[in-house]
Order: sequence, then structure tokens, then C-alpha cells
Amino acid sequence: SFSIYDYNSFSAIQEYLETVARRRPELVTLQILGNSYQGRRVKLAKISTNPNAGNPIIFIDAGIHAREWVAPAMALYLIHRLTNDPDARQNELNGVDWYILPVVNPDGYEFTRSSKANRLWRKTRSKSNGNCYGVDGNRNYGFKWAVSGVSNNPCDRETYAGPQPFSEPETQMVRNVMLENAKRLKLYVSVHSYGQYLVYPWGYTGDYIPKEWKKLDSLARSVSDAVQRAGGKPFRVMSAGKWYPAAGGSDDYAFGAVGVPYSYTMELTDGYEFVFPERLLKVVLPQFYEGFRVFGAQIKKEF
Ligand code: 0X9
Ligand code: ZN
Repeated sequence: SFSIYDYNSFSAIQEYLETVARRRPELVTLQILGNSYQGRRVKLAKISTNPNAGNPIIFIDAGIHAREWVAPAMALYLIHRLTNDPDARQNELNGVDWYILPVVNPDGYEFTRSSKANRLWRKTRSKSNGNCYGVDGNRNYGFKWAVSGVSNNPCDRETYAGPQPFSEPETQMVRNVMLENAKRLKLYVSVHSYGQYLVYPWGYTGDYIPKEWKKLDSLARSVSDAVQRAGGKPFRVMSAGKWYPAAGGSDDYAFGAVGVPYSYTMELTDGYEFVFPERLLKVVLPQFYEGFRVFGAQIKKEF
């Protein structure tokens, strides 16, 4: 059964989403995006006080990388707060729609839960020719695909880019959300772990985007400040490619191919690598939430 400060099974997460939608039908609708490679239903939670108003959209996804469990936990906590805080309607949700996809890669997520030996699996679970499994979802997006920071070897456990861009149903589903909502989509955040980085395009190159990088950088710094004020560690803010160049990420696709003005990858937590202790979720998730509120306020103000 589901608990907001725990790491939950995929089926418990699905039940939680259904429960929230049933309890708050005026605020939450679920959209089935499709099936993962192994047939798990991928659901998007759309949270809006007025779905017909044409509000700007914030799209947040998590769990493209299987082992980064704190990311789905964060996305679910966001849903929890947005649907339960009495004042969220007057603030975060006033004039902004939040689309939250808590587990992009459920096959990988369940695989990492299946045994200790599989805990550090990263990729999807698709079968490629030969005996190797999985594609790195965050190398699989169709913008500057495979130009840097990828492996072409299907057996590489970390950064195999896939046989072609969007070879994975999981990345296709995220792409479709972006394309269907391209006009209203103003902020995209892909939640990952670890290292406490908040990075923006480009990711495929160490070059900064002339002009736009300053806006991306300053909003990220405001988010980081808010997290710090709430007692959390600040984020390291820079372009993704200055950290290390890697192409085919969802952040570059959102900014470069879809035209989303604010696009980020957020790497939560520092000090525990991929195995962040469950008992500390109740400490850090509320701190990170304060950062998301700053994102919401900016989108509301600017669009
Ligand atoms: O390498 C990644 O996919 C991300 N880091 S992680 O440790 N979670 O795997 C960073 C992605 C940053 N964005 C791009 N390089 N486009
Ligand atoms: Zn990741």
C-alpha cells in the first residue's frame, strides 16, 4: 500500500494516482499515455483548477532512469502537495496547469525493486538483438541524437542511445506529451538523481545558448535559493553540457525541438549516490517542494 514518504511499488503508485483522481475529480485527471515495453500503463496526472482556460503548462517527469528512486518519490510528493495544500489553488495552481508523470520507465523501476543485484539498473528493459537489454532513455531523444556522450553498444549498461531516436515507447510517450501541448508548455523539468545539480540546455555540447542561457540560469538560482532557505542544500547551477556533454536528453529535446522556453534536468540529493535512504524522504521532499513553488510563481508571472 502507498505511503507518501516511502519508496512505493509501481502498482501502489498506480493505485495512488487513481485514488487522487477519484477524490479530487475537479482538480485531477489522468491520461493514459500508452504502455511501456513490458506492457505497464503509463499515466500522466493533469492538475488544473480550470482546464479550459488555456493556462501555461508545467510538465514534470521522473523515473526515466530506473535506479533513481527519489525522483518518482518527488513527483508523487508534488501531486500530494498540489492536491492537498489549501493555499495551492491561490498560488501554485492559480493560472498554471501542472502535468506530472511520476514514472517514465516503470519496467526499469520494477526491475530495480526485484532484487538487490538489480538495484542499480538504469535503462529501459527492451530487448535488443543479442542478449542485452535496455536503452538509456535520456540518450534516446531525437535532438542531436548520439552526437556526444553515448554508447553505440546495446550491452553498455549506462548510456546506450538505442538503435534510433525514440526507439523506446517510454521516450515516445514523453515526446507526445510535449508535442501535443507544445504551444502552452512553458516549463519542463526532468527529475533525476543524484548530485544536487540543476542544469539547462545545451546538454549535447559545452557551449552555452547565447541570449537564453541567462534566463535559464537565473530562474534555476532562484529555485536553488528557495530550497536552501527551506533548509536544503543548494543546487549546482550550470548548463548540462558544461557538467558533461551528453546528447539525446529530454531537456535538449524540449528546448531545441519543441521550443519550451524553460527546460531543466534536476538531480536530487547528494551524498548517497543512487540509494538515498527512505527515512530521509520526509526531510528533503518538503525542501525541494519550495523550489518547485518558485518555478510555478515564475511561469504564472511571465506567461
Ligand atoms: O546523464 C544523464 O542522463 C543525467 N544525469 S544522471 O546521473 N541522472 O544520469 C544528466 C542529463 C543532463 N542533460 C543532458 N545531458 N542533456
Ligand atoms: Zn538520471
